[in-house]
Amino acid sequence: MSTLANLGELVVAGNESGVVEAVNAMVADKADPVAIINEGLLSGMNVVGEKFKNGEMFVPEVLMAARAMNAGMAIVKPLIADTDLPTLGTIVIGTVKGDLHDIGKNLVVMMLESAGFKIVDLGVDAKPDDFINAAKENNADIVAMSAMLTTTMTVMEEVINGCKDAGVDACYLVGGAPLTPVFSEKIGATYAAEASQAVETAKQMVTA
Ligand code: B1M
Repeated sequence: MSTLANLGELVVAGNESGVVEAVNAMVADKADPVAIINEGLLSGMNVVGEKFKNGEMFVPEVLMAARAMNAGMAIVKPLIADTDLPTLGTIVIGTVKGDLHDIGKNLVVMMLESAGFKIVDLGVDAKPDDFINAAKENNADIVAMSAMLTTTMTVMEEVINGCKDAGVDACYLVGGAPLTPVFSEKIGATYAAEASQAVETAKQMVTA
């Protein structure tokens, strides 16, 4: 019988079939689904976040770990009510209009999710109205945007201005290779250079 600590290790190892087997066994054994998520799957993903930050894991390994975690989540999430999992806050996130790069954005999503945020992921090529509507509908605490092209980073300002005009009361978090802290500050957003910094910044935003 797997323990929650073993489950976390299977996530870190990116062992998808091992995670599925362990979670199914725990569910059959009537383990608490919230503990499976928080103390097994997410705690494993937190280790992944730390290792990625410290340069001990790289993008392909992080993606494998995330796939393993998601496979476990798919089994256990239907067993719990949304209200059983407390969240740090709600983040609407997407890669902005005209931009199809999502590898970095997906890493950021995974880390934010495993840190305990509720994520509304708009995917790629997300129009300003998509951000504005999703931020209003979900009462977002943070609107987060990724851009990888110098031609698309300018869309971020449109999103921020549109959100402000629509009365959205949120913080703005941005990232992506062509961005700089100076550009981000100029458009009214906070810059995060990589995924773990995005998590730290998001945590500061919801506790400020
Ligand atoms: Co594209 N591409 N691409 N590309 N691509 C770049 C970005 C480019 C730098 C390559 C180059 O010329 N050297 C260049 C941009 C130049 C520029 O504008 N400055 C470029 C170009 C030009 C293009 C096309 C225009 C090429 C063409 O068709 N002529 C085209 C555009 C398509 C479009 O978007 N409309 C294009 C297409 C593609 C593919 C589809 C083939 C593919 C994307 C696949 C996908 O994402 N599903 C692709 C790829 C893979 C790249 C490179 C090689 C790698 C990007 C990547 O995934 N990195 C890239 C060159 C490079 O960066 N070496 C390149 C790994 C990822 C983990 O890092 O995305 O930086 P990154 O994310 C990091 C941080 O930036 C940060 O955290 C992440 C993790 O630590 N971060 C955030 C990202 N978002 C964040 C949000 C946050 C906080 C942090 O808060 C919200």
